Amino acid sequence: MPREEVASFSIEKLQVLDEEGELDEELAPDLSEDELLEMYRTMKRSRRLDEKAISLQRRGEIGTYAPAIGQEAAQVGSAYALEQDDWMVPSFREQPAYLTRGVPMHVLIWYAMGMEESGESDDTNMPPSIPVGSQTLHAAGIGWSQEIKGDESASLVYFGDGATSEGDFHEAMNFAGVFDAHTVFICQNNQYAISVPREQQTKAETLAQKAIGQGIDTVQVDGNDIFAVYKATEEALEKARDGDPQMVEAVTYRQSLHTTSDDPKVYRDEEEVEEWKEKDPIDRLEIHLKEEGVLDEEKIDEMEEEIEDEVEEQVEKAREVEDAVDAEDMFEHVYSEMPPYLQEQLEEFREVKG
Ligand SMILES: Cc1ncc(C[n+]2csc(CCOP(=O)(O)OP(=O)(O)O)c2C)c(N)n1
Repeated sequence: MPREEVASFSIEKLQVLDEEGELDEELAPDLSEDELLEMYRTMKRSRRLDEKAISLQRRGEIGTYAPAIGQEAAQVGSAYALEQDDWMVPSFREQPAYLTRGVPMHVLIWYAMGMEESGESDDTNMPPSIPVGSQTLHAAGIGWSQEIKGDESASLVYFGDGATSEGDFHEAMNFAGVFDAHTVFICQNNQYAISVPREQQTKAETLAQKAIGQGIDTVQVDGNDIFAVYKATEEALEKARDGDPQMVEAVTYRQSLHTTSDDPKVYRDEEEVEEWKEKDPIDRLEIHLKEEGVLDEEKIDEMEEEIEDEVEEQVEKAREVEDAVDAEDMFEHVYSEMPPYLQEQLEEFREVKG
């Protein structure tokens, strides 16, 4: 029996705006100056929010927080390609995506305060999902329902490089492929799953190729290039809306902490961080917009002042509600009838609270 090739594959990588801020005009997606400014502003808002949130956590005002510093283009570029009735299914590091979707900052701060009000964002933005990879299944389910109902809309799910080692991810992809789910899987390969580097995560050359096994089209993009991320996501969404699920691997870098409980200096070199800072997604778009005459230092200063005011005002708004919430609420909504052991805990809580 002769051997013959029965399948073959290759993975493309897309870059439109290079590290020096040079744009490939032929590949550039159709984005107006106003749209680009909005994307730039959203990336800067997210970065400032993350910096502020780290300091709030250090002062004990909020709980554990996962900053997205360095990953802003991967999220803003992809979320910007969505329509409002498309679903956004996040993991726990998706501040830039939420902001792109119009969710106000105080809602994100509430989440870090443990306030259930944070889950009331709106219909098509799911709440953060902490079990790694679990949200890929939710997105496949949403995408399947969109197919069954004959909707034009799609669902887009975010997850990290570490999540691609979880069974959930493979099951979700397989399900999405078989049932024509309208789902786009966006892997933010930020090089680390807490302290586990990408090289120890998988023997595969790319994470994008993991989709091939499930028969799903896939592409790798420079995740710090907002043009490439937007373009690849827009193309992927178009196919997903027709019941052809897609995957995009956005190659990026987590410049800051995994969460506020982490100390990355223990497992990675500062030199590596500096190298990636040279490829910073916000700086890269800024260089381009300055060259195009769309931005200058004065406009940037003005924007930064507005963002500073927004962050301060939103933090204040988050604090107001904290005082109005009863911590006993956390006992209320898990069961329709409270089991005896939970009743005991509630009584103990009341005693401690006094
Ligand atoms: C099922 C599960 N296992 C372990 C954890 C603990 N944990 C939280 S984040 C994380 C790493 C996730 O890495 P990755 O998927 O690359 O996403 P990133 O945090 O880098 O954005 C782990 C192991 C968890 N939350 N859920």
